[in-house]
Amino acid sequence: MTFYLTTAIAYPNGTPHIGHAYEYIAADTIARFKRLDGEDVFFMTGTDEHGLKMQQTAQKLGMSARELADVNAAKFRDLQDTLGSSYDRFIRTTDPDHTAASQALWQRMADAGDIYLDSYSGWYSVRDEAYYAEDETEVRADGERYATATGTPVTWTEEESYFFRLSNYADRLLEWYDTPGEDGISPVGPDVRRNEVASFVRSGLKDLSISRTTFDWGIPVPGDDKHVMYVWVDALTNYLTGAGFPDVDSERFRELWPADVHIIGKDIIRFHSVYWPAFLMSAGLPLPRRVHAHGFLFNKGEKMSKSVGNVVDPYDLVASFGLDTLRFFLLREISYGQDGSYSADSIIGRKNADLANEYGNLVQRSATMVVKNLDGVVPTVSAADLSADDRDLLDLAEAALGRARAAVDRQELHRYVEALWSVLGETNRYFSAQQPWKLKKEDPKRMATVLFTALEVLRQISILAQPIMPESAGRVLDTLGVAREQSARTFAALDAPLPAGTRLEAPTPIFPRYEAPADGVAGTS
Ligand code: ME8
Repeated sequence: MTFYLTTAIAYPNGTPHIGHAYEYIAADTIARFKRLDGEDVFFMTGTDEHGLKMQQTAQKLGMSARELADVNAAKFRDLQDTLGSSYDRFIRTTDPDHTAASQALWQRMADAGDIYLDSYSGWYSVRDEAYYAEDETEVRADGERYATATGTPVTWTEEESYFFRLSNYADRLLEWYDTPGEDGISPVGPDVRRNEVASFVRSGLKDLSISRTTFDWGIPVPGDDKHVMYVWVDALTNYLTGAGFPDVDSERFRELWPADVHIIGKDIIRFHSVYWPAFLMSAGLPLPRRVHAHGFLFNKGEKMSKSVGNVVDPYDLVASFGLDTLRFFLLREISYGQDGSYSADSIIGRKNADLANEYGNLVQRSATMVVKNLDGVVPTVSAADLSADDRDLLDLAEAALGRARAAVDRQELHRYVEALWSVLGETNRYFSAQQPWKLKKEDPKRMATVLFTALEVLRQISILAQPIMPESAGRVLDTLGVAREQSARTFAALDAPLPAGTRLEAPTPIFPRYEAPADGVAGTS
């Protein structure tokens, strides 16, 4: 079976921001982890191009919605490329196969008797592309009405609309939330989000308006061209389009569907774990194995200003700190699933402490000692040479894969990073305690064993760190003399120690400390 992983598809009504970058980096890390762990992965991301918000923004800019989508979809794609995202398909909801999939899903829901024509009257937020019940809105001091949860303006909408019988699905949804998969993992995570949607469902579901007649930038409703689909019906269907729907008998569809995990942000959990599974149930299709909502990212620093380099533009963050530092920081600093904040200072802190000191320094010291004292040749060490301390450390490194897997399977990406860095912490303590620089004269054989042990742990941790920092971890593996062939760098290679006799070159530093630019320290002013 293929591991099918998706991100949310972004609205290309503007340019991408750091919140999008955060989602892409996390999803890419999971995709890379699964590939190195031997799975066939299909990783899909893209843009959500229909709807009133797109149409209105385009009008304001004096362009067509299609032109706006073209311009901005290219920017989202470019951001993914800049972040090193290893996506397999960048889907656009204006792609022709997506129109076919959306209409086919609609038809299945209609055939199931779940769609009827009526008239809608209620509050709509264009910014959220969402309908709100009266009690989910409030009138503020300016006399205008807003959605309470998101603070976006809502407008009274009355029109003929098709409805989906969402109210029929409450019991089945509640049962689904309470049914973990074979691996014991709940279909909706983290728990706080599952509880949130379960209580929303328990409070009573109303049927959902799923078509619009007041604009035409959308996918036509089959058999009634006056209506276009509500943008969320078409948006959610992208996950099926990527799997080859409506060709449900194809090998591709059977391989890919149901999706293994939908990675999304917490603001769209209701769409993904109430509407989406209900549509799929109605259409007689299997439900995704897991919907995981990450938190929101905030900039803690006071004023943001390009001149001091303390900026939210993901491109600027990459330029200031380096791609792998940004990837590492976001995954390490924030408990995946909770909100998090970042500032130039906190990024610099992590870069210096966790990357330069904890990781880079250790690589540098061990490899340099091998080059200087062992002619650059990885020594031959047998099991009998290993002390209890060596074995304990090697055992710890060996256990890291299991810990990392368990964490990644629950999207606890911070725990995955923590599993690796706790081993690096131990390795640093080991290195200081063994004092190989002293052993050089006293006991050269023991020095060789200590260096071998350190290199071996670094090799394993670096193989496991590739999904987090593809480029830098790869360079560490080069430094350690690990063959460039992919087979030497997958998780299957963890068990095969560095071959004795491997030659190391004098290392060049991979994780330099952050040096403030001459014209000021980023974000510390
Ligand atoms: O919601 N921090 O698109 P979108 C973290 N088109 N994540 C954030 C964020 C922040 N500050 N701001 C946004 C949409 N996100 C729909 C999705 S899916 C079928 C349709 C996340 O461009 C957000 O939670 O507003 C979502 O997962 C993604 O970025 C795209 O948001």
